[in-house]
Amino acid sequence: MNTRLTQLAAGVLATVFSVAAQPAREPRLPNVAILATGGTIAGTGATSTTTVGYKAATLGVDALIAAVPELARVAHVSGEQVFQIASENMTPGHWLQLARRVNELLARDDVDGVAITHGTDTLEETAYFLDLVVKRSKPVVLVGAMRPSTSLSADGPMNLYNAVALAASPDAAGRGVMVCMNDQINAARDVTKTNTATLDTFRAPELGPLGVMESGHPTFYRTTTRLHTSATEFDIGPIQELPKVGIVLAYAGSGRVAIDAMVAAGVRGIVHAGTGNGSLSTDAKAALVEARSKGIVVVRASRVPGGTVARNGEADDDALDFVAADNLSPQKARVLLTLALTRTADTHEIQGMFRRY
Ligand code: DAS
Repeated sequence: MNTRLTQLAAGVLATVFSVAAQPAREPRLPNVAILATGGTIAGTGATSTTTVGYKAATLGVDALIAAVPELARVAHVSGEQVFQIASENMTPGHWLQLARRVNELLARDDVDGVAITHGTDTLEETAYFLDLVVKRSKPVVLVGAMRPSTSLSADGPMNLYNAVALAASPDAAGRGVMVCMNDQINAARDVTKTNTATLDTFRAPELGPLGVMESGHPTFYRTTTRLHTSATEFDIGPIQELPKVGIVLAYAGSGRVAIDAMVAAGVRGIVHAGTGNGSLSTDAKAALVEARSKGIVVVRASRVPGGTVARNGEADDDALDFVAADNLSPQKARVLLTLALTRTADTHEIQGMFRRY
């Protein structure tokens, strides 16, 4: 009897020591897909001090990844060149193609997050479009640079490292599409390019960043109150071409010529970037009423960078059957109106979307 117990105890001890002796299993590094589209982050200049007048969209995704070997510390990365363009040339057709690829990748169990390198000129528009059509809560992070890859103190490599580290972070899930540059984490809906040249250009001037990156780790301080990604009602699956929506900027004496031109061009929606609280000049109002009578949906936004456009404030939206843009910039209001028109032309339903997203 004692021999049997001794054998049993010896077996248990051997198991305990053998498990203890095994090296602790390293946690699996997340898999992050990097989708490259061009821009300054992939740009090259004639000299190391060239910060304007360089060529954007020249380096391929493999070169961008090779320039940051530290990426291997935070994720297993794969690279894909989706486009190679300066982002002033981005179009809604590019948005559709990119969004489809993002949704395909996020649907895979072996993809934990996506980082997208992008030109800075229209980065905020692509980010918001993705925020409204990506169907999963896995992290999607857009990143660009304000200096070309060849310049002294180029910001691209650290921006890319931070963007991949963020996309690899479980804490980044469920927060909507984000923009990560200059150590800041911004929400796609709120962020805008505030300076033509400086590294800190991407800001959310009134609402502030979602959080910050420090040594490759995200710290969050707020979440957005608006719907996004997995909660979206928008589905780009069946869409081959997005509805045409234009933006008209108001200024002293702007009259109706640009509005009439948009109508003649066959747009289905017009975002009017009015003065002040979305004010309409007499001529602009007349032209927009005429556009509305032809079935074109009109959104009153403002050229003023801060604040909201109040419904029935500077114009009787109820009577005119217009939509107020809330606190969205004209370029963000255009993104939302473009998607809204894939679902409805009813202005009351669209106004509801401007309150939810
Ligand atoms: N032309 C700019 C663009 O591609 C370069 C940049 O800032 O990324 O958006």
